[in-house]
Amino acid sequence: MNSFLNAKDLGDLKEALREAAEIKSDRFRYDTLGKNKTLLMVFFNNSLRTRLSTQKAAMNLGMNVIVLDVNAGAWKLETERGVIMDGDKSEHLLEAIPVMGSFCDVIGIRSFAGLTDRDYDYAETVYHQFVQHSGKPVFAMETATVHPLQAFADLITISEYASKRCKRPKVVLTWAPHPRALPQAVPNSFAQWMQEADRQALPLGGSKAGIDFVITHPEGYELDPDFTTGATVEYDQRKAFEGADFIYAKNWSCPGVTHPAGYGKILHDYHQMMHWTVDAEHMEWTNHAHFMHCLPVRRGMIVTDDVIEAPSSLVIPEAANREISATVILKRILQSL
Ligand code: SN0
Repeated sequence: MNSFLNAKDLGDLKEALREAAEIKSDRFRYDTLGKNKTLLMVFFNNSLRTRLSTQKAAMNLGMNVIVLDVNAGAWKLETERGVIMDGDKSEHLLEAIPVMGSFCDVIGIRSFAGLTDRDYDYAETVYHQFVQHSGKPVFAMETATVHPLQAFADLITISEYASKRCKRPKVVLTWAPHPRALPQAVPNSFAQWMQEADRQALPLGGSKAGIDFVITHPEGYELDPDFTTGATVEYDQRKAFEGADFIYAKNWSCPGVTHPAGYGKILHDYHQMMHWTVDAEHMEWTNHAHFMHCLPVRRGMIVTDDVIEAPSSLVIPEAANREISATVILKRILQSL
């Protein structure tokens, strides 16, 4: 594996979950695989879980790790071609990338969507520049349109908690309000991974295989069909929640699918959307659902204190599984070097 963006990059998800369980039972099982190999983690944006879990995963595999926060001490980087660099940007990404590649064996990239130019973001321009010019395997640590390490950790978490239930799990991705315009990467990947798990008829619950996957959001927030094809969209949040086993909350800005001019924007004043916040009443509509969120989460906006603190909330085990998903991905990359 020399690139990791999408669910399909992992192939058979049942095998991926088996590897995850193996790593979880002994996370140092492959602790010599990464000897004398260096992971470079490049952050263009903030991170807490990705930074800690990916570094820990590399350490589990015996790798050396270099972390570069581009905005904290590196030269300011130009990313566009054809510009006269007479502003505050001192170095071009097209020189910086091969230089970075010369000091490492594997590169992880965090580079959020700019949320102004949809074509630039959805082409994964920055990620593909790293693939093309670094000469090294590259994986996404949340890029413009995807967050596969998160979605894999979410799938691992659902597989662990669904196994205690005896039916095909109903998983609901719900939009929730937020004061800032956020990327679509997390919901895109979550939808893609849930759909792929269903397509592969992954045995997660009892007798039947796969997932009943439903997305609910206000009109205008339709996700890119490349990530959601086949998913049920239910605009009535209450109907969507009925019978749910897992509620996955996330805010995202307008994906620009049904409202092209709104790409990257908040479509309604959030004060008007607070009825979408997941509170105890919302959770009563479900089948005693588990609450999930990728974190960081804003309490009182996305979810109320009582719901996130309830025993049915999975946000902490879900975050802990980020170490497992990252270990599996790095292990696969190292095995293909
Ligand atoms: C990011 C996002 O993609 O929504 C990262 C999630 C893993 N979240 C934020 O940027 C939250 C920022 C905020 O101010 O709450």
